[in-house]
Amino acid sequence: MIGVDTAGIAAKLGEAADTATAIGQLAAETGLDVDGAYAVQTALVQRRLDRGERLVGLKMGLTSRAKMAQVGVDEVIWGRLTDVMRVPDGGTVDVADFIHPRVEPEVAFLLDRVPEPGEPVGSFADAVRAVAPAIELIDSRYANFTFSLPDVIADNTSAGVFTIGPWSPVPDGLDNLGVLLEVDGRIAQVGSTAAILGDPRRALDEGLRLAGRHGVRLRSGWVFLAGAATAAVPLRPGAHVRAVVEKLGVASLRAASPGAAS
Ligand code: OOG
Ligand code: MG
Repeated sequence: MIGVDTAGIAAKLGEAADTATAIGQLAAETGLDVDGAYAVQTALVQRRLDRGERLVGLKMGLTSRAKMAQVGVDEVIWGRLTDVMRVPDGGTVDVADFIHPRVEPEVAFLLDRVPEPGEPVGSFADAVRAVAPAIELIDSRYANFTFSLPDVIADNTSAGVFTIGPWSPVPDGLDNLGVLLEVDGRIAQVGSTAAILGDPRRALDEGLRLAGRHGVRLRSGWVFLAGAATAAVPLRPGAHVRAVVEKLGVASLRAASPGAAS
């Protein structure tokens, strides 16, 4: 990857997010490959850390067929979450802060004891303290929400904000729980946690493996989003969104109404 302007690409993506302005895809014209794209993501997230944000977790992307089909990319990806991206459960966002926000239902893990590099992955119950229903608001910085694999990786996997519902102890089975995404009381998407790599616990193995390749370690106390079980839906002003996961409960998020003070 000689000659790729990692910092320059990260700056473009960062500006696009800060000003909620779509940009064209960058990977093809700059020759960005997957490793180069993760380097751009690191630089992009570093811009946030430089202004005082803190890393609080990791998110997986495209761990379900529904998501892969929606965006036309069929590789599992991962991105970073910071404290500023977290919106309280039941909180409000302003769609004007985003380009073309979409919401999707997620399952979140609260990490407890994650293996050291080289240490065998222990049991899921050792690594995860609690689980929760969650909502992720994604917002691709690329025009028309259209991107290649390296493009979406560089763009921190479209991460926008996230909301975590109440934490519960890890239930016996996580592999076949019903998932609903409701908008204004109507069902917008229906799925099952089985759609997430067959079992969302596998998303953690993938996250450890894939992030580990780039020298990124998961930390105790971090949040881990396993990836959406269903396609994402556009978030409209005034919408009230609920993600309902069987046995785990509900996470909710509102979009401010047009003209309302937020
Ligand atoms: C990429 C991010 C995917 C998920 O849960 O699958 C993701 C995108 O869809 O823009 O967050
Ligand atoms: Mg997601």
